[in-house]
Amino acid sequence: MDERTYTADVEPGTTVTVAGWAHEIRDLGGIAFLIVRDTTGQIQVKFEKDEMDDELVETGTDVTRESVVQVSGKAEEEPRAPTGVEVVPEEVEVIAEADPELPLDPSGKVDSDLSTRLDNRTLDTRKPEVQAVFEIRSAVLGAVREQFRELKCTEITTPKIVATGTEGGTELFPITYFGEEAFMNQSPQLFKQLCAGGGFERVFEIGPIFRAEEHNTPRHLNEATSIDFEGAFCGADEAMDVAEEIIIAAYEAVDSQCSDELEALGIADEFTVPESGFPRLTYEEAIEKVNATGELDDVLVWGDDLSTEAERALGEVVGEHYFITEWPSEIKPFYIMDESDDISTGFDMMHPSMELVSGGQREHRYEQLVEGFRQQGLDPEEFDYYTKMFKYGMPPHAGFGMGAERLLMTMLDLDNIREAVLFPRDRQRLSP
Ligand code: AMO
Repeated sequence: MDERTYTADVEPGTTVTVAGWAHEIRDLGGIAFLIVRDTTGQIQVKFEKDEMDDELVETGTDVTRESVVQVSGKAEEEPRAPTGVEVVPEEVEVIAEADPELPLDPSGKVDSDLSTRLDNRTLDTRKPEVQAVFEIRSAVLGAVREQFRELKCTEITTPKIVATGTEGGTELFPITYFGEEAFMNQSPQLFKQLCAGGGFERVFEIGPIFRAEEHNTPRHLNEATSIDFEGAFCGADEAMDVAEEIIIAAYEAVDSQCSDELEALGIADEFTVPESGFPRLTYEEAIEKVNATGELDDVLVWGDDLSTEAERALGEVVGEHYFITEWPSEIKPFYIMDESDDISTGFDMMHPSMELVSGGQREHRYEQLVEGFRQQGLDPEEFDYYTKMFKYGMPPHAGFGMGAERLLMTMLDLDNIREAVLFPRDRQRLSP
């Protein structure tokens, strides 16, 4: 295997060994072709039956689709071959034979529903357009990390087994921790704040969040990836600037590094990098705009959260990424600082089709923080590990959480968020 050449690197006039999957076998009688596919592309292997050893021809043409094969031979120029090069084999080895009954067709000629695809993800990700999503995901996460570092942030990883929840509205997953009740973390919220105040000042984390969402929807997962930022001596405006920079860096990376993948997804022509200066609407302006569309059955009033329909109606009016600021305090969590009696510093960043980010300035004053817990019906005692640190010099700070899968879903116009996760977890799916 050490001597293996990727199919994309095969040069005419050389002797090569290629290895990959038997993508297709075309038997035309006197001549047959085996198409070998690897991570870089495909190559045609030609069998001229009369001129070749029978056993060699048999091995190469009787192989079942998706078997793993290794072929050694001479590479020759052949304008009629799909890549302009073909291999004339001297040796063919079937390394791992595939069952002739495949649960789905990786060549994409026969469509499968999402559930079959997810049940057989290893076959599914052999399709170029599926693999493209995850190559893009990798580029996005790389660019996000790079941009955070550029912004002088330290990458942190915080516990996923925790004692308390932080995000009201969605249920926790309880687990047993040495005989005690614990939970899977819904958000690194409290930990990233503790780190911002712990001398690092600016931190980020890319990690899993766990939410026992009540319903299966095309935009919710029970295990998602959150891109989190927290900055000391930051206010909500600066946190919004950072969120915007992160989104733009992600799009720019995909634009410059992933042209083949965008092509495979059929969206290369319409892919555009969002322009900076995302509009910032106040909550009040947002609900006025939604009501003005007349598309909702019920008029929105102050204090209402935006439903999926409301987000869509507003997204259509705005037509680009935008922020909603100055949310009512009553619908934002306890850790968000208030700007006035009933208005918070909380913000959301929206893609025209859905919410991508939530954030805000945090309450860093001990007394007000503890009071905030009480107002939301939470017992401050349970959060003592968090609140007590606010007695020892906690600077003002702000941050946000961004859903990585939603970022991909909106960027690539995917119909279902599960398309952006290799092995999604939802109410029906715990394996693979
Ligand atoms: P929030 O709960 O709004 O805020 O989550 C932030 C972002 O994470 C994504 N997200 C999800 N994606 C898929 N499936 C889910 N079940 C799911 N839940 C959330 C969304 C959402 O906008 N602690 C705050 C953030 C902060 O203030 O820093 C929080 O978690 O894209």
